Amino acid sequence: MTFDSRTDAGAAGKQGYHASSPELERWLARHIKQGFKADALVLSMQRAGYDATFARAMVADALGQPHPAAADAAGATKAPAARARPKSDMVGPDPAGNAIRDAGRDIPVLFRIEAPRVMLLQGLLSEAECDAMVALSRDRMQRSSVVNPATGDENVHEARTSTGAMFQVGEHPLLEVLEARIAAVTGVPMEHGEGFQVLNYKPGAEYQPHYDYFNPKNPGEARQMAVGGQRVATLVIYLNSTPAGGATTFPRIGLDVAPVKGNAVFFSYRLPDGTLDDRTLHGGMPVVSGEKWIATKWLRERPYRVGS
Ligand code: PD2
Ligand code: ZN
Repeated sequence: MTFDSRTDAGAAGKQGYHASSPELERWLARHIKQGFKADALVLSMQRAGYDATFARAMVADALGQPHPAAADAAGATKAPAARARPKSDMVGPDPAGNAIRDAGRDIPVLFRIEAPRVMLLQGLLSEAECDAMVALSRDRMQRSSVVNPATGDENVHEARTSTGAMFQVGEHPLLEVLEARIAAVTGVPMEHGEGFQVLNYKPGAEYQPHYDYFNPKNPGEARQMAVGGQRVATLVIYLNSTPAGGATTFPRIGLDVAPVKGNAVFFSYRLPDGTLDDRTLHGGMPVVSGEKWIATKWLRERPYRVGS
């Protein structure tokens, strides 16, 4: 574990994505409307794997400003929509110190582990936002399922005994606000996120250790990658504080994260060489007393659109 600050926001450098897309343009327009400034937008794009010069040119275009001279020198003009190259660096928050600055406030980073990449963010959501997420979910909870590796179908399984509610991206104004916050904090564009899944665990309920990424060798899991490609990172947000049990456990590294209302554990699993980090094996331990509410956000390597 390390507590050093990482300053590799520009790591993708000239090796990052150079491709514009309607999703990227919409992402820029929305964030400009929300008041994000050019530097923050460029930084966010770099963290998501875009080439720095290309990002500056795109942001300048979106703001209606002249291109920075460097952009023209590098020939980084808007390219026609094309498939983005796989990102070569790890995704995720990149705190300059012990906190991530978002919309004028600091989100403390309670711990960070570099390998596998895991970090705990304090108070990502306010108490009121947590309560509102639970209230939005209550009347649509259904028994959770797992992906059948052979068929890709969603099956009820004893390994996952929670109930859950699934939401579309931007389905509700609150979800849109939270999705924009997650994009700003993680540096992963909102379009790369799957819809929120809100889960509820009663005493005894659990999610046994598993990987969130798909194994492309299993036909059913390969099917899940047809839209948006591979999952690259997960954010688990705790919507209440569970009195006993219910920790998110990472058994390969001996880490248990206790559910504390508003906190969020982030972990990413694609390594710089493109392989997937099996040290991110994780599970939801059985709740011992009270209950546990979480919201899970899975992030994909490419924009994720259901039905496209
Ligand atoms: O409930 C959890 O803490 C948990 C643990 C592992 C949730 C998930 N995975 C998940 O939703 O993927
Ligand atoms: Zn999981």
